[in-house]
Amino acid sequence: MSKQPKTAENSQMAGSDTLDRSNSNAKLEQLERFREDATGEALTTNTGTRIADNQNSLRGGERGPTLMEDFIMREKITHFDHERIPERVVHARGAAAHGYFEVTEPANDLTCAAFLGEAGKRTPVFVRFSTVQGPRGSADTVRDVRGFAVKFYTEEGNFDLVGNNMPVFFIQDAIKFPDFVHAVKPEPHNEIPTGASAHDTFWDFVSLTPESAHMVLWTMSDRAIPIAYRSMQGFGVHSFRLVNGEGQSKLVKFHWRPKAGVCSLVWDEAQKLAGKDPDFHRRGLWEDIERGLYPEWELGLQVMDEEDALSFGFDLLDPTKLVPEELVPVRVVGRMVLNRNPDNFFAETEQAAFHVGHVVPGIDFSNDPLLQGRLFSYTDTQLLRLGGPNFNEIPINRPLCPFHNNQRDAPHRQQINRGRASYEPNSIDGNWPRETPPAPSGGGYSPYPEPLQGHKVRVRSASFADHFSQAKLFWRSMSEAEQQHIVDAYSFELSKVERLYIRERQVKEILAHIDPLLALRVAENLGIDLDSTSTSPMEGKLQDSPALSQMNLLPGDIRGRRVAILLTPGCKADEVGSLKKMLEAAGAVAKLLAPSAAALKDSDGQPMQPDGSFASEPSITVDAVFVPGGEYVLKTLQDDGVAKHYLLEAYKHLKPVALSGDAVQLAAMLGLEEDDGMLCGDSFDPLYMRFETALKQHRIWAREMRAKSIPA
Ligand code: HDD
Repeated sequence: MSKQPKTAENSQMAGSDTLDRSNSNAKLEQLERFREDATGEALTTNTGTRIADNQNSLRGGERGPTLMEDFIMREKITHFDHERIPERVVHARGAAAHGYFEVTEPANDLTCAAFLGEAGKRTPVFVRFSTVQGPRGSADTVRDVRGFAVKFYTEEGNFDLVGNNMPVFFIQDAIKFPDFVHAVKPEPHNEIPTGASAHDTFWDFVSLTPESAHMVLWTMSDRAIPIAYRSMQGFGVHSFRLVNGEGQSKLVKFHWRPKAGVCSLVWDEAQKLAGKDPDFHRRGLWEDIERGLYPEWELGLQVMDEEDALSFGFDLLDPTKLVPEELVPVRVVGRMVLNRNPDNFFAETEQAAFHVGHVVPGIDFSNDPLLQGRLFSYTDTQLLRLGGPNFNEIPINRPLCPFHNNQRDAPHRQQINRGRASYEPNSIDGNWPRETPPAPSGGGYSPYPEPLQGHKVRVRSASFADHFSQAKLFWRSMSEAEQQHIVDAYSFELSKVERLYIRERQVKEILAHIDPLLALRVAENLGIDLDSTSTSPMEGKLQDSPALSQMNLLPGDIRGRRVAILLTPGCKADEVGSLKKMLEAAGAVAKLLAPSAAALKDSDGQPMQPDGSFASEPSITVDAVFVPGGEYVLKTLQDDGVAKHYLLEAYKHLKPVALSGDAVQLAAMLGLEEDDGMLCGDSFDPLYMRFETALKQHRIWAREMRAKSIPA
């Protein structure tokens, strides 16, 4: 059979890609070599033999047995049988995107790393976000830490910044990581719960491990239920080391600051989304990029002198501590933009292998014992997951710069190494490849010559002993609403713990040491008697840190916000048109929704095609709701349970809701009291202005008490 020519028709049948692929960079060009597009191509075996019949296996007789000889069927089924690889032992669920990092303020004074050295310099990146606990198919919106892993393809090699959306960690020493992960993962006897920490083994472990107090507080806060990946901060967590051209070293903490501000779901929304749209976060990232609403972050550094490692009242090597921004401000050095989705989830996102030990000259490690253990774990895990030591040859992991050494062979080797000497020194191949003199002049990686001395001991430094002061700092820095959410989260999670002594231990021996009132409020919800507890003193230079409250991290605009516009027959065409235009001009996404997915007629008698129905795009998937006026708006919505639930639920989740013209009466009908975000008006322009102002606030926190009575 000869090859079919490409035609418009068979391109369409092949589902040919209509997505925007215009944002390229050096890494994407490198990947181009490996991309495969079968449009217009013949179906073949893996050895290129064209296949005449892909419908029937080879048989001995029309109704007879299948023949072993059928190499086409055997190859196809064998490949299929081996399609799965082990999922990541943690962070299995995730999504990723390509983009670039651009230097805005060169950091030459701190590091000789070339990718940070020149204003305007761009480096391709691949970024994967993830949850920690759940398997690959679990829901995006569970209460969990989020991974924030960035691979920079620099001209001096790959640099991976493998961080989280929280600045601290559960444990101080990597030797405890398997214990922690066994405790938080689904329980071994019944593999429940999926994606959640609300179970006995997690709370058993953390209530016996006071060093976890600070991080657990973060995971009970709104940070653990982000509204979108683009709305998350990212942190390298550990103190890293930067080394400049003169060989001088500083300790640094890496920060990613989202341009979209830091915003979260509310708990009821997060739980409902886990069922109605388990892909909520990956869908949001994908759609934002396809729409050209590219997620963006600033990269910042907190820079500390090594001599000050103990002068903040805690140890800079302790990963359960953050450096308050009020003490050491964040110096912004660049920006990162994600502007292109992967072509193939498995090839790129699933096979991406991140490693804290992928560093370039100018970036080095501290002695944080958690970081030191990670330096072992990440290569080890890829050996199993990606099937051998050649995982850095996989297209997504390959550096952009050349890489040569005397490592050889092993499964799936891609390089065809020429020459006979795979050892060094050699005289047969001219001793190539050769060492490079150290950076900054030579460019070779050499470690910072940190002086070391001490006895060989298994101890935890006394400087790691204070587990509660920073938990107190975080608690005190929260707004009233954020504190209430923390109380609710502890109460919810601990109420799922079957063993009452574990609940009690967490409240009396951990929470009481963070804050007596926090402990009391949770104890009340659980019916625990708190008479005999004591609290710990607060050490440190600050009483609170406003930079820790999300309320202070709003973006000040409505870019990327999703707004549902509820259409009804006869809705005012001019109002819908202006609303859509104004929202889109401000960078928001307008979603036209109707009682069903069918087109309806607007006030001009023209057909209006909705983007979806009230049921297919429920209120939990949007940030705000606008009901335009129209002749039949009341008649249509007052008897539509789904529509009424839409408005009640949006109100309950503290979202801006605007009712225009004839729709105003719905407020009284549903018992929705006007406030800064529950807006009614006859005149479109002023109503829209108030709506946009409310949308900038994201949620109407003042409504929270009243919204509790709403049943949605
Ligand atoms: Fe880890 C994956 C972040 C401590 C061992 N980790 C992994 C990922 C992120 C983090 C974002 C997913 C990367 C991806 O998208 O592929 N891990 C952290 C942070 C930590 C941390 C911020 C503390 C500050 N991790 C940590 C310790 C150990 C590991 C202490 C082991 C001792 N982490 C792993 C791992 C994973 C991993 C088992 C699973 C899949 C992978 O590496 O590639 O090696």
